[in-house]
Amino acid sequence: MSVVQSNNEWDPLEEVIVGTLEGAANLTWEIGFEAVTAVEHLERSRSYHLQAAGRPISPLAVNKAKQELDEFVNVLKNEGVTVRRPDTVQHARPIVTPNWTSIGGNCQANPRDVLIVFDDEILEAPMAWRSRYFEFWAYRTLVKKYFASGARWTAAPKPEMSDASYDPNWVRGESYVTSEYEPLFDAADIARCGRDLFIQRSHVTNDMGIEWLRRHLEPRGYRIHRVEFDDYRAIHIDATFVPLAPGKLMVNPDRPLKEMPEVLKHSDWEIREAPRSTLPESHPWFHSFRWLSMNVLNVSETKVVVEAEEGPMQDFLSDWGLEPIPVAFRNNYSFGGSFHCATVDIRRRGGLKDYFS
Ligand code: ABU
Repeated sequence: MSVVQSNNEWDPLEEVIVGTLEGAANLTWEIGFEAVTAVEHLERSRSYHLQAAGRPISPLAVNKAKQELDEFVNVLKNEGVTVRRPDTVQHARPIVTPNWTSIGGNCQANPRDVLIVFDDEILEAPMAWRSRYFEFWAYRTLVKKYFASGARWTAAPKPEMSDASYDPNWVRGESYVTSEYEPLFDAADIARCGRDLFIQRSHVTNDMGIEWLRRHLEPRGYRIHRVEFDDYRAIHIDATFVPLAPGKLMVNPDRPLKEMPEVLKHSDWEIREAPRSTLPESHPWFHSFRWLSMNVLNVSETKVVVEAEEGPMQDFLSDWGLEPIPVAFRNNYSFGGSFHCATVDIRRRGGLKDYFS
């Protein structure tokens, strides 16, 4: 039987890949990165990344984050979850293709962006940033093992990421930086609720990417719901629209849905707005990361890993009948994500079901 088997965000977690901070590099400044940078940070971020791009992140800066990540892994193991780790890839080296060059890569901290599981299939996303072009490499040792166990293995079309893939005239808050030249998506723009998949149009997921997923998955009985939010930095659905359990959807009060999907309009799902984060404004990346408090990881329908200092989120989960498992993780935010981003679930116990009928 395939080791790979997962259909939603909440069934009991049995096996997971947790990212690693080894080999991380300072991101290269590119148009896709600029589009998701908070306006308040634009100048500072641009000048920092223009000079630091492609250089390794110093071990000193990584140490505290590593300690948190190790503790997170221990917590998952104590919950009975099998934890796998990617290979180390050195991202502090240029990426060269026939069309373009990136000074460096990124990191392996966020497997959720790269891989997604639909039942017994593991799928590699095309991605949308040049610095992330080869991020899938670090997972290939694991993916080949999963394939050997009987999993289906699919890679979405590898994009060109040529200049035509981006709209140089994109307008902040009005349009997206990714054009419709070719299918692009990050796996973290998909929220899985059994046969119903919610996919965000964002700066890293275009309509051709959503259409590719539709044609790939609908013949197998999935229903694709395209969603859009009022969010000028839209990237990844997992701090915006978070299904916690059957009938329980947590949403971001600062990022309302532009249009309620029909399937939700006609369902008995309860939708609650997440509480605001306790992250202090003095946190260096406050404007980018204030909603990572929502980036929680279910180990089951009732147990959820949540950041240790997010008291209001812990209370919110308890009030809704869920048990929070607090784990410190804020030093990992500098790598772009929290618990959901830092993982990709490989196996959750339970089958492919309908939750909206
Ligand atoms: N996957 C990270 C999402 C961060 C955010 O939406 O703010």
